[in-house]
Amino acid sequence: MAILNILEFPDPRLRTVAKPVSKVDKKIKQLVADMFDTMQAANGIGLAASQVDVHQRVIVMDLGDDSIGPRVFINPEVEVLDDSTNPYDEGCLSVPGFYETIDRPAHVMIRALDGDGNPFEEEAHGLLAVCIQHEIDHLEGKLFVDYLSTFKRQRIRKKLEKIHRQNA
Ligand code: QAP
Ligand code: CO
Repeated sequence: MAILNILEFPDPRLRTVAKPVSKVDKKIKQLVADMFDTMQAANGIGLAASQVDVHQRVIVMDLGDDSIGPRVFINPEVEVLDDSTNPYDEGCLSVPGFYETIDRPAHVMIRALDGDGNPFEEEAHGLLAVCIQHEIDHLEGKLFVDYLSTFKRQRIRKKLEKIHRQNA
C-alpha cells in the first residue's frame, strides 16, 4: 500500500506525453495498486499515471455504485462513434477545487488492456465515456482546463499558484 504524490496544475510535468506499456508485469501491477490507493485516499473516480509523475499509459477508475467498480485501462484508445456530445461538470485531482462544464463526444468505443494484460473493448456513454476521455487526455499531457478560455484557465492557475505558495 502506497499513496503517491498527485501533481497539480500548472506543474509542467503534467504536460509529459506518456509511453505505451510494453508488458503488464509485476511493476505495472504494483503501480496500478498504488494508483488505486492514491485515488481512493483523494476521493477520486479516475486517475492517470501521468498525475503521479509516471509517464506510462495506465489509468485506474472507480465510478462508484452505479457501475462495475474498480477498472484498469492500459494503453487505452477511444473511437468516437457518432456526432453527439455531452456537457459534463468535470473536476480533476490535479486541479483541486475547480469544476467546469466541458463538452465531449457522448458515445465512444474503448479498446485497452485490462489489469492482467488481456485486450478488451467496451462501448461507453455517460460518465464512463466522459471519464475515459478525460484520463486519456492526461496521458497526452492535456488537462480539462485546456478546453476553457484563456481567461478562465489563467484565473484557475493564479488561484492554485497562490495555494501552492501558502503550502510551501
Ligand atoms: C475525472 O476526477 C473526471 O476538485 C476524475 O477537491 C471528473 O476524480 C471525469 C476530485 C468528472 C469525469 C467527470 C476533484 C476530488 C476528484 C476535486 C476526479 C477535489 C476532490 C476528481
Ligand atoms: Co484529471
